[in-house]
Amino acid sequence: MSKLFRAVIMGPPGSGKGTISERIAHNFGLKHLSSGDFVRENISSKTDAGVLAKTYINKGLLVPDHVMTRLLLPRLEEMTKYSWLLDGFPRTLAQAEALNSSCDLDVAINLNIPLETLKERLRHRWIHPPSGRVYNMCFNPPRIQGLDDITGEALIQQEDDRPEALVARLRHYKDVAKPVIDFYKAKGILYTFSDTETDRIWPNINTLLSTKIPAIQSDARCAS
Ligand code: G5P
Repeated sequence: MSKLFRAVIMGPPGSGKGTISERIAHNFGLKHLSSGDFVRENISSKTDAGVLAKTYINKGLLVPDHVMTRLLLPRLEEMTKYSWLLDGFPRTLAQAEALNSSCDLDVAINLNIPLETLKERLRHRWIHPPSGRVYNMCFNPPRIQGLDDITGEALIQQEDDRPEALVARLRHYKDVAKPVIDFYKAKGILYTFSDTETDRIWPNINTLLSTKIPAIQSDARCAS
């Protein structure tokens, strides 16, 4: 069996983690695990963790570490047979340390996108909550304004993309991300990509991963 590949992708809100993760999952056959999706699933099914998480998200704050690790780490334990890409976790040093004690990572991708670009992107972001499909009214608009391409259901703007919550999220991100970036730099697995456009970053990530994920064999690929 080929070696399993484990990666995380970090970046501020709107940096393109979700968009790039989908491309990576598609091209390299990794499972894409999004911490934001886990949180939103728990909010919509009204679990205890979800009810608690909603109070933080609505204020543009991070969900507390103990809630996130309780949500995420058991999901990773179910993934021992798969290569995966974890999107949005870890956000804090405590989360990075918790992840480090449960598995070894091969690569940490860090997206470094200018603040003005982030604000502009999120202002135009709409999502289809049941599927998690993300649209941007400029970058990748739906075929019909306001409606999901696949189901035709209504798109919504997330609470935490509204301007008041957004500024708090971006400010807070910078403070908590620095120790995580330093943590992965010290391990020698940090790869930072800086640009204003996902389409310019993507070829560089694709090249990096092509060297890191040799031939993923069918037994290590996820069933997509
Ligand atoms: P999430 O869901 O992890 P965020 O805020 O980190 O949320 P977000 O906002 O989903 O991440 P992203 O995944 O980095 O952003 O970016 P994306 O969705 O791919 O792209 C953003 C928009 O820009 C989209 O509309 C996309 O189409 C567009 N876009 C992409 N590239 C380009 C481009 O090149 N040009 C243009 N014009 N547009 C582009 O987490 C949600 C909340 O859950 C909690 C937190 O409260 C968080 O805020 N949470 C955690 N809390 C604690 N610890 C954790 N580990 C947590 N994980 C989640």
